[in-house]
Amino acid sequence: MAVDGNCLFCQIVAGKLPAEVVAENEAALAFRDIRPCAPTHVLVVPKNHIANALQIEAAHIPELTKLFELAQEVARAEKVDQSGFRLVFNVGEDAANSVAHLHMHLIGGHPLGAMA
Ligand code: DGP
Repeated sequence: MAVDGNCLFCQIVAGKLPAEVVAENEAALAFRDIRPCAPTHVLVVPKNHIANALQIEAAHIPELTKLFELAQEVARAEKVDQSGFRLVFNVGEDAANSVAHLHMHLIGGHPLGAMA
């Protein structure tokens, strides 16, 4: 498993920095975003360090499947699976991507509106 010692989310995965963890499996960790934009705002990250979606390759498919399985579990636990939710991966400056460790934002709990 790749680990970047300077990466904030690698340190959260390693338990070296605190986070409000809501779920975990062998390949992914889910924790609440420190600046929530909705009643439910959970970050789902691979434990393996992948910088962003541009770096994803075929070998990552098993861990990405685990990432989505964890997101499904979180959506059900947060009771947004029926009402709906949004999954977002930000990449690069125009998307205001601030942490260079792949992360899925799971956002819901109130109407989010159409993406303009
Ligand atoms: P992005 O803009 O897609 O790179 O999202 C990064 C998110 O990470 C942002 O919504 C805020 C969140 N975040 C930044 N630092 C921390 C932290 O130390 N703990 C937690 N739980 N979330 C953080």
